[in-house]
Amino acid sequence: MNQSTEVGGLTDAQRDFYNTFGYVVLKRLFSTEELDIIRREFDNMLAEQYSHAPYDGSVRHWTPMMDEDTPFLADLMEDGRFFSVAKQLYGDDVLGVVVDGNRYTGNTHWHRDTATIHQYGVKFAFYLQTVDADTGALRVIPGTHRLPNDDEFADGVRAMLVESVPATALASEPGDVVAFDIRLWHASFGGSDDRQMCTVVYYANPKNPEELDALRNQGARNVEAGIKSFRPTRQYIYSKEWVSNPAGSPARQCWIDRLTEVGYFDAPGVVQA
Ligand SMILES: O=C(O)CCC(=O)C(=O)O
Repeated sequence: MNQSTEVGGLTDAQRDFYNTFGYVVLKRLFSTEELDIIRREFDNMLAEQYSHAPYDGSVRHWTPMMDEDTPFLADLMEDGRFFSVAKQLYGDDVLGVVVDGNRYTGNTHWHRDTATIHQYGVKFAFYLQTVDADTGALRVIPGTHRLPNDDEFADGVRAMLVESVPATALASEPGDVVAFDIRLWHASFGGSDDRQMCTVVYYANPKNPEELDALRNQGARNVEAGIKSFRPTRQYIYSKEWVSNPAGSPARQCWIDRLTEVGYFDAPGVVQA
């Protein structure tokens, strides 16, 4: 299968593969020059956000990268290489939610990125180092984005060693992007204690009461999973500047209006006080 993509989005084969198995690997989405910019913004922003606790490989660092001090990364949610694919997969009204940067340490255990199948969307992840099956590449259990909420399965898979679960490892080189449905069970194994990765995330626009409820609750969950767990200096996901949409981006305004209407921004720590 052709694994590259243009601004125009996925081929039919790529889209079918994603819909069936829950992921697709997109090769060489970034140029070398763009990777240099990404690395610079990534290093500067993480150093700034963790000046109180410089990285020592023992604890993951994480921060949103959506403001004027990381302009290249901040623009990625509206970049056609991501936005057109997200629209193809989840509809034209898909909601851009976050761009972030991570320094991971060691294995990541099996999980979904959502608490319920009623809250779903796509995460685009790109590692800044080469990763393969035994050096921290994302491992996915193909097709599990289609599983219902199932506590028995969740308990079973979480209790297993990462490497004992039948899964596919998505090897990637800097510049490649792995796109996956946030309901897909995923993990990583054997990575270094400084695995650097950024993500661009879109949520499906909720269509019924269960989905509305799930998206509203996800705001508080994201604060818990991000700000409270990893403790960057910033105490919010979205800056006041970001929600003021200073450049008047029509896409960003649609996302802000809908996320406001749904109540996603309501929990403390979602938007800068
Ligand atoms: O790279 C990793 O260790 C895991 C990434 C992951 O779990 C995620 O992006 O949700």
